[in-house]
Amino acid sequence: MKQLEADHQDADRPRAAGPSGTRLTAALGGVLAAAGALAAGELVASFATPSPGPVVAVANRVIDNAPVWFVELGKSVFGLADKPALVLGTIILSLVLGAVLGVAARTRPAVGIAGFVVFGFVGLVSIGTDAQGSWAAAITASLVAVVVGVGILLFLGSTTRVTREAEVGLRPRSVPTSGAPVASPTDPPVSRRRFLSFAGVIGVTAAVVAASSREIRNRSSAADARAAVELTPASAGELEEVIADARTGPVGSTPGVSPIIVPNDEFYLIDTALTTPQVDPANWSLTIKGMVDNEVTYTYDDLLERSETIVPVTLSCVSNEVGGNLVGNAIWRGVPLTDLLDEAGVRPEATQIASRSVDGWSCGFPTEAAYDGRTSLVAVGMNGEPLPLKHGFPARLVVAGLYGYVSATKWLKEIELTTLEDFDGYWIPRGWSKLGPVKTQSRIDTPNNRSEVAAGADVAIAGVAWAPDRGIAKVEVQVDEGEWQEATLGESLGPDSWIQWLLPWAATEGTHTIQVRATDGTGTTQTSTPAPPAPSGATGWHRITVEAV
Ligand SMILES: Nc1nc2c(c(=O)[nH]1)N[C@H]1C(S)=C(S)[C@@H](COP(=O)(O)O)O[C@H]1N2
Ligand SMILES: [Mo]
Repeated sequence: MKQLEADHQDADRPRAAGPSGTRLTAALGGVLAAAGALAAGELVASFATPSPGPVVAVANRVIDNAPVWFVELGKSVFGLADKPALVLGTIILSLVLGAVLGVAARTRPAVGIAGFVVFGFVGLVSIGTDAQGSWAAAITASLVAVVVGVGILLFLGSTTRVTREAEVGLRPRSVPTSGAPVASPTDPPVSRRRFLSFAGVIGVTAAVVAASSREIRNRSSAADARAAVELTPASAGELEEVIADARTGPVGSTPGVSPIIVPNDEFYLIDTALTTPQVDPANWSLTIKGMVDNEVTYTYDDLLERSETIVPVTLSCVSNEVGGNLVGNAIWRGVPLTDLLDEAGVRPEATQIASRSVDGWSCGFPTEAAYDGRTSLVAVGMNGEPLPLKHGFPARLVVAGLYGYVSATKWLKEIELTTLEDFDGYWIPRGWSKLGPVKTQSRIDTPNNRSEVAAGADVAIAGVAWAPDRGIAKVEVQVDEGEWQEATLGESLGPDSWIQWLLPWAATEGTHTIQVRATDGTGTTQTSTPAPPAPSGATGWHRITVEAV
């Protein structure tokens, strides 16, 4: 008898459209409950911008606590899209967990409910402990998310259960002898249709709610505040003429060479922020604290007013490969860091200048570095504009000759004087060197590696070289095993800035390798020994191969 029934039900299954079993509908219900919970949580949290919603907050905690291998894996698989991938991964994992809870709730609703409560608790702690989060946002968003999630779970569960019971009379043969309706392997078609229409409405609503939470966040973005900022007109004086000369001169006008000043929208971007921090300068200030005589706080207007230093500085990332493009040169405008430090009064025992961003990132460098005469700025301007949002609006640090990971805090919130022993910045426990002086580097921009060039004609070999804050004294190029030839240098914008270089080359037919090396202002030539970026910056000579035809 049991066997017969099973056969009958199996025969029924292929004819059914859509989900064909309670397991599947339960899983789908769980997914929708999770989606609804996330959407509701996002919506509530969006009213508390800049507090992140549950998705970004959880992803932030993953970034904070992920082991180095996980971060590296993410980078190697997703490249620059590793952040969107992490957010998407968080969403997918939540939906999968929702499916599991949905199936569990089919027989034991309490398990499903408990799962959603745990879910909510994870969101609560993630938002609450986020650098930009608030406990008020955390509690309300999680509470609403749990109520919505559990509500959808129970509601969708009940629609199938109730209608199935109602239809038992119509299809007596499908009632299992065990008498447990929930365990029936197939949903009667009418119930399934009802379920699917509810599911559709819930799915669409969740999508609309999630989209509107994005809209609400964007409305409160800092873009308007930035657009309203007026930098007092300031002339970079002589510098502007030198830049004009650099652009039009024979080296700087070589096709393919990096521009002397990289435009803001082409400047490389590196940070751990999943979403660009939105800071309204009206509600922002910079505090200098720790081992100082008196804590001082500056408003955005204070800094704007005092931002009289305008200087080109090449910023580079420690993770830049030899020949890579995580380096750029910009004209930064700001207040000398030491002016502000002096107002706070740095105590002699303070050996480290630590800094933190509004989103909780941090770094630190020796106090000595700020006071050895190099350029160090609390910058508010980049290439004649207020700092772009992605480059740290309203204020960031720029310290010549130090990699960004130890010095260049974007969305700067506080500077704390401490000791080198007492504090490690974000990247230090993740395996990068405590100190991050920029290594002398040179890069061939043109011709491209593995490209074809015309034999016979003069080929322009050109690129950039940098050694902030030591400056570049000489750039040399070697073709095949020939002599090292000195390249022509473009206009110098000073020791903190990269310099363009050019070597015309009469290419003969065949395959050639070209290498470049630079010598810094102290007379030291960059080492030929190859080293990977980790832990303290890549070394070695940039080398390309070209085919002259
Ligand atoms: N708040 C914050 N500031 C940060 C970072 C970050 O992750 N968060 N990354 C640093 C690193 S590693 C580099 S190389 C520079 C890059 O600055 P850019 O994105 O303006 O080029 O910013 C630094 N400042
Ligand atoms: Mo970096």
